[in-house]
Amino acid sequence: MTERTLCVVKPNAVKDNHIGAIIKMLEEEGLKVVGLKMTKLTADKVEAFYAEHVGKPFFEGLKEFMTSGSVVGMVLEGDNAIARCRKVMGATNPEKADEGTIRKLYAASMTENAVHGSDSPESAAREIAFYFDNFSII
Ligand code: 3AN
Repeated sequence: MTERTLCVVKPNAVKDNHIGAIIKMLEEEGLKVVGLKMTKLTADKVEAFYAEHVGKPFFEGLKEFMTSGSVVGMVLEGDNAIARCRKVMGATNPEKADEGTIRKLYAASMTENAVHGSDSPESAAREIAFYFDNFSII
């Protein structure tokens, strides 16, 4: 089934010049970039985006990190795009990520883990609408 998902290149990977490498890995998986935007998140936006994590022990650190620099959000389209994007990303904890995944290559820690990817069709719809208006997506 053709799906769309949101993938975000996080501030550590942007600072380390890995935007292109990450997009290349996702394109080589066969996913199509149908929206692309660089932006800087405010604390309010991070709280809205990660609403389910507000109050967790790691949230303040996550908020500080996600507002520390620019991010690049992209909408990816393809068959089973959500699962395929997450496969290319690797596990949340980079120590557990498979060889050759984005997080194995570019994550610094559990928080600074280089990329975000939607985890369900419901999250994807919400997250895409959060990052992009209709005119910014093909
Ligand atoms: P994923 O991004 O793999 O779907 P989530 O949705 O569970 O993982 O977590 C969202 C983000 O919160 C992660 N990408 C990571 O940056 C951060 N995070 C999650 N769990 C932890 C943790 N135990 N310690 C530090 N940061 C965490």
